[in-house]
Amino acid sequence: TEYDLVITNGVCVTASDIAALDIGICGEKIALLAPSGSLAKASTKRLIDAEGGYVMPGGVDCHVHLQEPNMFGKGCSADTFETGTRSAIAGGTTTVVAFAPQQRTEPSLLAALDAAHGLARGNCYSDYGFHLLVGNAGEQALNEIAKLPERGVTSLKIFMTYEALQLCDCDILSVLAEARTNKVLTMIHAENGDVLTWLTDRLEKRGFVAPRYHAHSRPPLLEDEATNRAIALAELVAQTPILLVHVSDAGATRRIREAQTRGQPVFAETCPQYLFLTREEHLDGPHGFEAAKHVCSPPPRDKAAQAAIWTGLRNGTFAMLNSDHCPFNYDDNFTGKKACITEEFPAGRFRHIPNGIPGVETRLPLAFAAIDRLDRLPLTKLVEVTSTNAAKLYGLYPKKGALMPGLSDADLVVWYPNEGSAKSSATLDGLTITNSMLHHDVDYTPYEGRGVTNWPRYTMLRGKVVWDRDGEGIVGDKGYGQFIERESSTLNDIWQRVEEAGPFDEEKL
Ligand code: DUC
Ligand code: ZN
Ligand code: ZN
Ligand code: ZN
Repeated sequence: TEYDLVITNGVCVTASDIAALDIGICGEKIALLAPSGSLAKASTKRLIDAEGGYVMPGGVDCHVHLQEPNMFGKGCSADTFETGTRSAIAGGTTTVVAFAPQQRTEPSLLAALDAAHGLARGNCYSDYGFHLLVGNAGEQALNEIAKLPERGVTSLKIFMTYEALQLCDCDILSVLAEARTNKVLTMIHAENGDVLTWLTDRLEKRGFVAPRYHAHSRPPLLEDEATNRAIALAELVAQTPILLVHVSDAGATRRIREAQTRGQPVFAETCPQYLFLTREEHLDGPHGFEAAKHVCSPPPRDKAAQAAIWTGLRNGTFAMLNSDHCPFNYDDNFTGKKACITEEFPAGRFRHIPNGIPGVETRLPLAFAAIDRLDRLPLTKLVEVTSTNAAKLYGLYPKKGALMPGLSDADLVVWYPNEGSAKSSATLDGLTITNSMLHHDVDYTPYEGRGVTNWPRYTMLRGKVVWDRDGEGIVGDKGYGQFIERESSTLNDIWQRVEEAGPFDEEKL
């Protein structure tokens, strides 16, 4: 065989195995896994020596916001499909699933999907898919849910908060019923929007408007209550599978764990901000504006919550660690965080700060820095939560998230051996995260100054090296990234169980 690319002398890591193996790649696919060193002299167009480092399936980040106009009724998020996917590959992520946002004023889901395709096509460095973000659950939208799977879209997201997006419980039920019938996974942003508006009004009346009060306006109980309600509504609609996104707190985690223990198909994701940031790390005083750099929803919680999130990631409560990359520039008076500063409110007004932070590029390096630590993540778990489970849950497996010869795309991340080790709490020289080393189009990172132990040496997408850290950096091409049509979820056979249970029937309640 003549290979296009061979990776020799690496230690392959998947969600289930760790083994020293060489990889032979033909075209866009993994062709062969072979004993270590056995392909070192094979006939190949290119040979990469992994130098004993880890070789993993490329990261799959199924929660990124790119080029969404009018987010939450506010500005446009900072990264385009071009800059966001460029940032993804530089951090070892080869597939992203972004959102196709339907505005409340727009009755059609398919029109929203077409618009997102128009923005992404020809502009991506990584492969990509879409979730439909349902802002208007009217009759047309409900009818169009049936058309999503044939368009390669098998998931949608709904909101229990944000005036511009919040659905009432009856709309949520209608979406769940339609999604269930069509094997579409429903992602839910669970925070009680009415309570948060009420708290925001009260905080404002007392003059507590600076960015740090964002956290006071959405305490954990709002997330706990909405998570519980989402689980109850899904249970009512004949156990419709749901996914709780960006879970931040211990209470919500407990609700999810309990539902899973009962056997209800409830899945959950957490994000780097809940593992690596805390509410206690105030960036400035009570009236400063720096805290706007941590304004995302839900907000980072306290140390106890952070510990509960780590536990949930280790014990499987969270299937995935996705970034929720949703960046807004900091120093931007028009669409960024500072757009809320006025003469009347010189320290800004948290209710008008767009909610979201960047993180698609730092997700894998931050997680990798946790693997050596016994209380954190085993190596196989790292791959499971940053790649494989997302691929299974969102219908990309085993094309993505795996190293199966003949089946899996040759999407890989190669990490050279750590010189520094988290065990000695040392960090590699030059591996302190700074915004200047990142490839997004955002003027800050919430992880500025944080040490990590390693960074992807190479990222490969469908057989092509697209990131070469010690070489020219980004070597992939804009437009090489393809839209990936997704199948229905295969994680835990969820749709098979739904089929066996039969259709939702009110009479059986
Ligand atoms: N929800 C998200 O999914 N991302 C950013 C902010 C939000 O509320
Ligand atoms: Zn209603
Ligand atoms: Zn959300
Ligand atoms: Zn998000």
